[in-house]
Amino acid sequence: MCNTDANPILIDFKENSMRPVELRSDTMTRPTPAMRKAMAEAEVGDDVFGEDPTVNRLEAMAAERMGKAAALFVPSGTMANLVSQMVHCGRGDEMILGSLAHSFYYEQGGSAAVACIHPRTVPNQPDGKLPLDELEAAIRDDNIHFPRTRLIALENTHNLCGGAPLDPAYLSAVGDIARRHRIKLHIDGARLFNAAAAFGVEARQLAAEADSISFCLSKGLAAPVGSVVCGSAEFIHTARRARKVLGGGMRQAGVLAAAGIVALNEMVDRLVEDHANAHRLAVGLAGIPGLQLDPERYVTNIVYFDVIKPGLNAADLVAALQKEGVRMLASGAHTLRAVSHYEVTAADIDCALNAMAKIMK
Ligand code: TLP
Repeated sequence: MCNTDANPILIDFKENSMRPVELRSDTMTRPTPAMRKAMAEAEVGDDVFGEDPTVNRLEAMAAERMGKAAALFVPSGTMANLVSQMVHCGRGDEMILGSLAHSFYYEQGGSAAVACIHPRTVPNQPDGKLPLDELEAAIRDDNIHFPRTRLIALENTHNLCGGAPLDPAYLSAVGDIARRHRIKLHIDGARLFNAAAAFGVEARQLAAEADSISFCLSKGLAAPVGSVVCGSAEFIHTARRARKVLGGGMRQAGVLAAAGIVALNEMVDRLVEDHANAHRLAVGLAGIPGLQLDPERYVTNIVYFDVIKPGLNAADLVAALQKEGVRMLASGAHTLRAVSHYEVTAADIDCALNAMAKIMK
């Protein structure tokens, strides 16, 4: 059983004294003591009336961090994407996105089911990009037979592409295409700060081309709940209406926003540690016979690898790891996912690698 020393940031938490090495997702992070204190002390009001001072403060901070005029606090990354899509597209309009986009893959087809938006996919390359020529070719001409293309949606970092970050030059090339065709660009930046850390740039540099950009507070930044969508004042005005019709108008949401403010102030600069830990894991896994991955591919906090030992599948391996106190996700018949975050230390990574080596022997 892995039982490494508690991360100092969590030392106050009793439940943390005997903890598994939790690598299933960075969504597993629990609020830090500073967040819990800020939540308890948050000044609140009715946010549907625009009167929650803590939500207003978080939204102003988020807009500033993204270099946009305004921002909107929403309950989840899924709602952030859907709200943005609803603002940019009307009924029957088309959105172009990657074949492996979270919005296409993991959001129940909400864009179609709820917002009546027609999704058109372009194959994602392993680095998370959509080839520029294919992207541009997918934009429809004005023809009575076609839906109208209104939106390109990118994902940065790209979850199913191993946390691949999209660089400023690529984003600027996509921005050019969108402008030339007078369509909008939305970026699902659930892990945008991971991308910024990977390139050593400010998040706003990765947001510059986007008409709307969302980021999650509840993944690597460790807040318990929430995402923020950022864009122009006009975009946010309409996004606020979309959030309300989706049932996302929260009242004294300042108790949640307070944790988000701590997340932005205290949890962004440390993401490089998660990247170092994920890399340490990837390199270690690559050295274990029966596992297959290219460790150099993983530059943020998400690692995927295949189990190629005959007779062993991902579900069996996950079950065996669980018995050793290590939690990973089976994301395919022979593929596993491991995600680092602030509750995972370098010692935890070594513990996970030891458990894996023992099982694979
Ligand atoms: N991703 C979750 C699962 O849904 C797969 C995870 O564990 O990685 N965009 C991206 C890129 C995401 O990875 C996620 C969540 C979302 C949006 C949705 O965020 P939430 O869960 O807050 O709705």
